[in-house]
Amino acid sequence: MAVEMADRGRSSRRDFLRCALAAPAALALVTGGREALAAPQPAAAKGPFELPPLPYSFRALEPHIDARTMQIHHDRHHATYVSNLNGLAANTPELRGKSPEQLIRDLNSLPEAVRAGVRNNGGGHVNHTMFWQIMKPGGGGPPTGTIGQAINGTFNSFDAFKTAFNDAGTKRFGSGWVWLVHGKDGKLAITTTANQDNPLMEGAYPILGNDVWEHAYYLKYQNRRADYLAAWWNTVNWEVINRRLAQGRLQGQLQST
Ligand code: MN3
Repeated sequence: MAVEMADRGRSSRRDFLRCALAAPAALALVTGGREALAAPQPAAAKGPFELPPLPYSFRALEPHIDARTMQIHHDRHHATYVSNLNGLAANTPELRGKSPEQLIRDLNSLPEAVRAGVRNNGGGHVNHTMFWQIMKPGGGGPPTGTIGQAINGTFNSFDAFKTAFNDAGTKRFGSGWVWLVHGKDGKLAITTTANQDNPLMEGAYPILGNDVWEHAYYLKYQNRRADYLAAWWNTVNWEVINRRLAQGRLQGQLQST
């Protein structure tokens, strides 16, 4: 749907704004909520899950990721996963009082009726929350600190790692994610998942991941996923990724004790 809107929006700022206004947050911001009754989406269920604000402006990652893509991606796609998850939680007490990470780590413990919904929308929420954090304006460059040593130790060089990661992301058929994970065996590995699945669902910890759904890149890169994957490295936030590596190692130690 984002693609259809983009095609229309390209020639008309008004059309684009109409698309953007479908996001409940943007709607409330621009109209003060007066048009809420006319919005095509049902009113978002309140809590317990929340859309985290972007930690930088929509245009902060340009030219690598354009502002319009960031706005639609965060305000519409991510917002929808959160809204859907809240909709499920409204009728399912088992989903309340847990973090989204806890929910997707143990899908089999959830009522079967909501399992697929939590997998898709809880996964989407966790994936995108990480995604915004592991990017920053002026990011990129070679990996620093412990993650730099770990990447060199596992893949021989940062260039070899990027090549293998980008190759895996290019080959992921359809929609999904490409990851660097801290595996159950304590080693770093490149994996991919379909749809909004997350490595936590398989007992691995995601150190970093790139979104290869078309909505993440189509407006700027069209079908050139490989170009998007290559440019994305100019946005990565190695400080945050180092913290995630420490967290993954800690979790691995806890699991093995
Ligand atoms: Mn996405």
